[in-house]
Amino acid sequence: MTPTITAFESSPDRGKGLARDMRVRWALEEVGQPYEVRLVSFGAMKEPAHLALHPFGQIPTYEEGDLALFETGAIVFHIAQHHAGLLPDDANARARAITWMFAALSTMEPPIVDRAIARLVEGDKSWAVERLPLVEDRIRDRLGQLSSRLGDSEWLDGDFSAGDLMMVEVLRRLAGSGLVEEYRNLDAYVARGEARPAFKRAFDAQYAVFLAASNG
Ligand code: GTB
Repeated sequence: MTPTITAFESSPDRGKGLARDMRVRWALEEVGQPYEVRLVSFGAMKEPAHLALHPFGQIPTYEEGDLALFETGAIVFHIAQHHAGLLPDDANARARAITWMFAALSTMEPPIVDRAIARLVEGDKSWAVERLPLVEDRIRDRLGQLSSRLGDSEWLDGDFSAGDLMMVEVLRRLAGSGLVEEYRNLDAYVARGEARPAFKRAFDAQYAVFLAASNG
């Protein structure tokens, strides 16, 4: 059964692959599972048909037969559980890889999202100039800790896993901030993720949506 995911009809990132459909596309490419994409407008995301799939009116969603999922953590985990290639067979190694998925989403991503909110939503507030450095220092704390743990390793725990996929995706949200570049090994880690053929296929697929929209 070919799954269908949803993605922005017109992503605000203009083809940079920073929206969260990218992590689902990447996971599907890693395991070699073809997929279809239904593009949705910001308006359509808040309509009953989409809200039935995603209670918060967001992308991405994932439909496969009579299964409908939302939340990228759950979607990538589902893909990783049902296909070889994203989680180790050994039970303990698998549990550790899943732990890294949660760490990416629950520990690393919140301050990174805070930064986006501080810049894009709160940027015109009188206190925004004072708040942004505080938010960025909280990100640095987490990046420093992650950098120490990664050390000179290629991936977070043995072979590339769904934990790395999610962590690289979360760190990519900092593109253009200069923050990841402060940690040489994390910068190289993100570059390693982005060099994977499956990442490139996923990136090109979402970029094609931007190009098609730009060419009218
Ligand atoms: N916790 C959910 C998950 O992991 O699936 C979060 C889903 C989510 O935030 N979806 C966003 C969305 O649908 C798109 S990814 N937003 C529309 C809305 O809430 O109305 C967030 C995102 C958007 C844009 C950029 N960008 O332009 O760089 C990057 C990331």
